[in-house]
Amino acid sequence: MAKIALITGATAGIGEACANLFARENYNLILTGRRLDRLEKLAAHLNKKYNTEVAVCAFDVRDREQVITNLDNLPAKWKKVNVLINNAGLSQGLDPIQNGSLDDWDTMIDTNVKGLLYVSKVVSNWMITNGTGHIVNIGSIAGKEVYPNGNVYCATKHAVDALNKGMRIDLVSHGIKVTAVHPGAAETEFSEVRFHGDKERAKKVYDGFEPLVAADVAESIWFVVTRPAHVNINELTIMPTAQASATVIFRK
Ligand code: NDP
Ligand code: 8X3
Repeated sequence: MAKIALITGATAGIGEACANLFARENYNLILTGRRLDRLEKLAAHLNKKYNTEVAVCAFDVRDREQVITNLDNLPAKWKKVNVLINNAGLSQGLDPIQNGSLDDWDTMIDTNVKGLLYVSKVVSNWMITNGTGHIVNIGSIAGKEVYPNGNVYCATKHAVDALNKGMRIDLVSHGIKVTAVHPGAAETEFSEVRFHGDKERAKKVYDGFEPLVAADVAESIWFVVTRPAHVNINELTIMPTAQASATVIFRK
C-alpha cells in the first residue's frame, strides 16, 4: 500500500517541490494551501505523471475551525498519514520593532505558530491511532539566529524550533518521529510575500549568489524521512554554500 504524506503550503515553493518529489517516490498525497486552483492543477499533474492519488484540501491554517473541519472530513483511508510536512508559513515585512505592522505580526504568528499547531494536533492524533508517523516541521535559519529587522519572523521560527523539540518529547512513546528542517535563503515566492508583492525588492535578495531552490530543500526532507526506522534526524540545517549564517552571504 502506498504511503501517505500530508503537505501544508503545497501551492508554491518548498511544499510544491515536496509534492513533486514524494509523488515521484510513490507516495499518495494530501495537499493543502489556500489557493484551490493551484492545488487542483498540481493534483491533476501528479496524477497524470505518477498516477498519484491526491486529496486536495483547501483551507487557511490560521482558521482553526477550517483546519479541523477539513481534516476531520477526510475519508478514513486518508487518515493513515505516514508523513506530515508542516511547511505553510511566511514572513511579512522587514522592519525594526518600533515600526512593525501589527497586521503583519498577527499574520506571521497565526500562520507560522498557531497554524502549525492546529494541523499538528489533528494529525498527531491520527498518528497515535496508527502507532506510527513522522512530523517534519519546516523551521528556518531564522529559528536558529536573529537578524536585524527579523524580530517577529525570527520569533515565530524560534517557536517552531521549540515546538519541534516539545513534540518529539510528547510523541516519542507513540513511535512518532519529529524532525525540523531549517533552510537558509531559498528562492521561492517567500521574499515576494515578505515585501508585500514588491518583485524588484524580492529579486535583490538573491543578487550575486546562488540561493537554494525549493527542490534542494525537498531533497533534504526526503533524506530525513527515509532513514531507517530506528534513526531520527532531530534537525537539519540546509544553507546555500555562499551563505555562512543568517547575515553573512558572500556575494560576487
Ligand atoms: P512560498 O511563499 O513559496 O510558499 C508558502 C506556502 O505557504 C504557500 O503554499 C502558501 O499557500 C502557504 N501558506 C501561507 N500562508 C498560509 C495560510 N494562512 N494557510 C495555508 N497555507 C498558507 O514560500 P516557501 O516555499 O519558501 O516557504 C515554505 C516554508 O519554508 C515557510 O514555512 C517558510 O517560512 C520556510 N522557509 C523559507 C525559506 C526561504 O528562503 N524561502 C527559508 C527558510 C524557511 P497559499 O498562499 O496558497 O495559502
Ligand atoms: C527564510 C530565511 O534568512 O530570510 O526563513 O529568514 S531568512
